Amino acid sequence: MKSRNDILFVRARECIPAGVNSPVRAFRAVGGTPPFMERASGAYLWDADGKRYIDYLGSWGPMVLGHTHPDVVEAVQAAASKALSFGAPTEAEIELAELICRLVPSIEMVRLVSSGTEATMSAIRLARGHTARSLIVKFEGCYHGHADSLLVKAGSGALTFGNPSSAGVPPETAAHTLVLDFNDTAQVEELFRNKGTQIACVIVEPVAGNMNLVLPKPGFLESLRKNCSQHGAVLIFDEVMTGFRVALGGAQARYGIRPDLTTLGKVIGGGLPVGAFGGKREIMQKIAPLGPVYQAGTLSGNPVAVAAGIATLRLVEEKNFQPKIEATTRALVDGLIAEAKKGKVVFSAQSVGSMFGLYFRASPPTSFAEVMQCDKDRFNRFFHSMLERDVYLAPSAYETGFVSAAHGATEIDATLAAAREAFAAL
Ligand code: KE4
Repeated sequence: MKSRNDILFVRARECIPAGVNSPVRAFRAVGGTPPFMERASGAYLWDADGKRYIDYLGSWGPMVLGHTHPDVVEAVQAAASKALSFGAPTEAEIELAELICRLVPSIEMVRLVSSGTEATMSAIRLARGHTARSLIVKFEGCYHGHADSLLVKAGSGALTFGNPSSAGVPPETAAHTLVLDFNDTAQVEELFRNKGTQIACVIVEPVAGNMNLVLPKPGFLESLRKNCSQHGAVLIFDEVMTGFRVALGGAQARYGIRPDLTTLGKVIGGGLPVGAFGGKREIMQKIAPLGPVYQAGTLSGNPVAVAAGIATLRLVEEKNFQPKIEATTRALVDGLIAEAKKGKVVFSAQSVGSMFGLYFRASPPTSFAEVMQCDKDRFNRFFHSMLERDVYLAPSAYETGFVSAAHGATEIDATLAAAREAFAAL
């Protein structure tokens, strides 16, 4: 008997490439049929077959409060009953901008967009316009959305120009992107010695969350800050994922580094499409119509999306649940490490804020190369064992997991019981 998930997946693939609207959802990294979700509440998801899961994806980060928080749903319903879109300025956009500027002190001025990709694409263009330079620097394994200049992988040597990591990106475009190794401070120092005055910006996930979870080594972020300041390059912290997850003020608050620009997304929309880029007033004033760097968006600052964002950030600020959510995430990680040890499985895990990484490797990786040493096949078997036991992890060995304020001891205990069996089944 075919499940509804199977039936829907066949139907979806007739009219949507691979049946999904974002590649990672197709389960190609882990295999099998992705559950088609129908509803969510708190820490839980229900699929088209009525199966309930404990959710550690949280829509890839936005659902820090848990799903369908009543205050957020109410704010969305109230906004939608007044208008779905204006294409004109609204007071709500000022409120969200003021909230962001208050919670992320390095942001003096901010522009709202509709996705993380738009935020990083706009920030890169702004940095190039501000410096009148073309070269940008990113790090292997860091993902900043799908703008052409960011779909680039390391060239032959880490200090040579990048190569496209997607069809459709012209080599000439990739040539302006340099790709270094995350956490390799020596490479950063050498690059700036050689090309510092040509570099428009460095964009980095201050805590890498798109090659599984990799924490910055002491000195790495400091080296980026020092070199960008010395050579007039713009330091962009891509906090689309880490914002309001790693700490209330983002990774920049946790590690005490003040970037020139910050990109945000996910949590600031509470699940609806909102992104943002902001930072030093001097730089942000180069954005159209104030300055020469063009950027625009029909649905930027959409009133319904902004209402979800305001409600979410207000709760994030007022409830101060960061300590609790960090403790819950820590309990999950410590419990998984203990269960793997009991099962004599080579496994490690770590967390920062409400983000966590699981690795079938003896110790948490500190670089892209070390991430590649993780046992992907074991992760895939573990993933499906957990899914069968009603625990929904990120469907890839190279993604980060997320805990919400709605997760508690009940969910952690159930997850660890499932993990005990899943480790044994490996
Ligand atoms: P979006 O365009 O997907 O809203 O944001 C792009 C982006 C930018 N910067 C960082 C640090 C990000 O993590 C992302 C998107 N994250 C992925 C999760 N690995 C989104 C999931 C997906 O692509 O479906």
